Amino acid sequence: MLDLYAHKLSDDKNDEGDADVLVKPKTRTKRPPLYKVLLLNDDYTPMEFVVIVLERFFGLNHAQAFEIMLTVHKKGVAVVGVFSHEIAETKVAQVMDYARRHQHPLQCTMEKE
Ligand code: TYC
Repeated sequence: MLDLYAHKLSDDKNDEGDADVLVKPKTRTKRPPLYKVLLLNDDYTPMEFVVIVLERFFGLNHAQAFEIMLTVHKKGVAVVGVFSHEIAETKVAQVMDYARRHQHPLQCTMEKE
């Protein structure tokens, strides 16, 4: 029989008073930290290239991609997505590699939210 509950039995053989007390384990389920992926402005990367990056690696449609590209262009930086550490790292690596292969100085970074 499964002994789910411990009761103090009158014929307790145990000397210690707390021997039968069950301690409920704390179930603190921490959510994993999230990371913002940031795209940085520069003076040389073509606008169309940035739009392609946002469509290709962040699943944005053309209008969304164009809008975020313009935000980066005007403000210097924008959050382009929020991901787990592993996904954010992958996105940053994909963007940096794609930009490097096309010889554009586009910079992409991540930071804890
Ligand atoms: N500032 C660039 C230009 O005028 C365009 C640009 C936008 C570059 C966003 C990078 O993340 C960027 N060609």
